[in-house]
Amino acid sequence: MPRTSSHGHHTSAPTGQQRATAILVTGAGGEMGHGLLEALDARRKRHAECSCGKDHGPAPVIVAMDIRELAPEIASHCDHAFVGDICDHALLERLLAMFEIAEIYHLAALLSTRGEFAPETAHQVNVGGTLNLLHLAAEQARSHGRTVRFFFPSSIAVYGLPDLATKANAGRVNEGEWCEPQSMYGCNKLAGEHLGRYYDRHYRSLAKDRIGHPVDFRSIRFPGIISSDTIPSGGTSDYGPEMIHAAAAGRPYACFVRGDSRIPFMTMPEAIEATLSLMKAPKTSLTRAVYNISSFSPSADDFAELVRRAFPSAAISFEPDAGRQSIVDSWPTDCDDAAARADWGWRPVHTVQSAFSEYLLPRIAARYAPSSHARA
Ligand code: AKB
Repeated sequence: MPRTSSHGHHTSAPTGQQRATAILVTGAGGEMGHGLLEALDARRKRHAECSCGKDHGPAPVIVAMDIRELAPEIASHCDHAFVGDICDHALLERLLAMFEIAEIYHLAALLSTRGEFAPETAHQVNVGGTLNLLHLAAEQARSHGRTVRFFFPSSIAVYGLPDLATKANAGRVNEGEWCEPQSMYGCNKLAGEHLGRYYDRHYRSLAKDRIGHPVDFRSIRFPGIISSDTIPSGGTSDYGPEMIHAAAAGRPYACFVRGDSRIPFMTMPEAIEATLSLMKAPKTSLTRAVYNISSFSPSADDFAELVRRAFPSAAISFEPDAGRQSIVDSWPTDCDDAAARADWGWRPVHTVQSAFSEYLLPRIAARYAPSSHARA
């Protein structure tokens, strides 16, 4: 269990002593935080057990932050867990005083559907929070003299195709095309990318006491992510994972987009692996700050067919919601991931068929047993 589990009120790492080197994960209680904390903890254990004979030094402590208390199974993967808001400057200052932060995974965000109901709040959390974390990273770099590596999960939501004909003609979009987002979340993610690039390359460019390159900013534009362990909430790509989990749990599902809607998806393990690969790539091999990655692009009908094949009694209907449909229609069908392949060796693991047969179905069936009746 974490040594600190606080609402930002008490501290356990004594100040005045040497600060422990730390990895900070914000939004740790979310879908991606779940998978990432597990992977970081596993990496740390491998590091501790390594018998290569080299002195790797002490592994960094893992510090998690979320607006809600972490579930015990997530908290078990970190050393310190803080319940707090990324907009709370006092809490961020306290982290600065307590830890020597070497890496930040800034996952906290309000997703695209939730953001449309409260756009100004989404902006405050998604852009204001990102700015606070980038500032924290830059101040950390100033205090310990080393560049802080910063991971920012961006999204296909930064793209905005104006209509279906343009979407069909655009095909696989590259990082520079069609960056005119429709949703507030997309605007916020694009702003986060620009801010990250600024802190990496130009932070306080005119200040006499500026330190060069305080933040090493790296970002991936993720597609919809499907996890066998968690169900997303607040996103617009949620129909894919919702359909699968509903069928496994024996619940009917009304899909909120048309059957011919097509956007890119990937599995959670692919997303986590991509994150760790990009973060460990040598800076000299990176030609950009922000990368597309791509795995598979099923239509909602393709999803439904695979789900029905696995769960023959699945009750799936289509009841498109005009607003959410229009957001999905503005996202590309696929992304050009050539730069990620060339620079840091990105390769997708799954096709949509193997994502179902090798990852989703075996794990989901176990999760929902005995109510599930998945066909092997
Ligand atoms: C959302 O639907 O908002 C997210 C995303 C595509 O970034 N899953």
